[in-house]
Amino acid sequence: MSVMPAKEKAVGMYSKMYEIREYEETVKYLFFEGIMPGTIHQSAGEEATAVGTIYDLRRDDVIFSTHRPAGHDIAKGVSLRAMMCEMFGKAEGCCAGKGGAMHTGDFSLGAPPANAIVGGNIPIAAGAALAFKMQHKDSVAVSFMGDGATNEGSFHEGLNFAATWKLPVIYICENNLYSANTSIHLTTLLENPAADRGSAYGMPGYVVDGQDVLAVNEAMEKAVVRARAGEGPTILELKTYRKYGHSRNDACGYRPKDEEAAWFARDPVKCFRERLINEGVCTDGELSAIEEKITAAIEEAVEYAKNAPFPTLESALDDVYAD
Ligand SMILES: Cc1ncc(C[n+]2csc(CCOP(=O)(O)OP(=O)(O)O)c2C)c(N)n1
Ligand SMILES: [Mg+2]
Repeated sequence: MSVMPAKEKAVGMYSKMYEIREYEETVKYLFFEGIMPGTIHQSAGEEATAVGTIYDLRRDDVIFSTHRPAGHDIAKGVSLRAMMCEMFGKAEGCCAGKGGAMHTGDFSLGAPPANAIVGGNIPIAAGAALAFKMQHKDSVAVSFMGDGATNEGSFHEGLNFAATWKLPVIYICENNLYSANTSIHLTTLLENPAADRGSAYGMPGYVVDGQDVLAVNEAMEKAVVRARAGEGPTILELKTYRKYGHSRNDACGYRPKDEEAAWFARDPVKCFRERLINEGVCTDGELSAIEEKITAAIEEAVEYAKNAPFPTLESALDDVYAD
């Protein structure tokens, strides 16, 4: 059983988890009402993996996220206004409104805009970690991936390089049992593809309950200590589950209803809230007051983004790689 931290940290973690959940529920509503353009890949249901891994990182530690980045970015402190502006294609968005849902982030906070190429950030994070090592910094790089990414060539090349060079990188696999609409049982014979394959390349690989934010946080702390000490990478395989479909209008018809019910009973936000109350850390009223403030901040960010200006036509070719 994971151990409850001091109240300030416990409440801080819960607040971040709630913020992610509310953000994603709001985005879902805005998208399905046709108010928000683009596409969505939601991280609702996976709040414990984002907050458990990122909560204690320093600003100079760098995270590399995926096509499902909102939880990671909010946990790293990216502003709600910048995220919402990006979702609405506005000039004040994370990528000046030119990236959309899969490219939120903020370089100044150690969250470069996310990379939607499945497995793409695995070697990039190794490169960042190599830079830290060469500059004699004790910062760490953190690379997120889904279970599907563990079947990509970049996973194997990146992990082998990171292990061989003892790089300060932590690989986080959010194993949610599906790659888009394909069950993990159709893509690998392994029960723990990330942890087992990481071990094969010579780095410690741990399987952790990804619904328990404190268990994730404890595992992450060990991995970060090891990385900062120059002992090399770790891979954590966090078992979790998406609350909603893969993207856009995916109603998840391919997921067995009893499987969904079992995972939803262990909803990470709901379970951590109950635990905070049951263990006497907070009262229901204290948490409700925090939740109200977060909801108001998200509503404010939505209104701000709706009213913000679009990028100008003249800026269309600014910040693009080739023109
Ligand atoms: C190299 C590559 N192949 C295919 C895609 C299309 N695609 C986007 S997300 C996704 C599924 C990824 O599954 P997983 O790695 O398990 O992450 P999850 O969506 O479950 O978080 C696919 C196939 C892509 N973006 N990049
Ligand atoms: Mg997956």
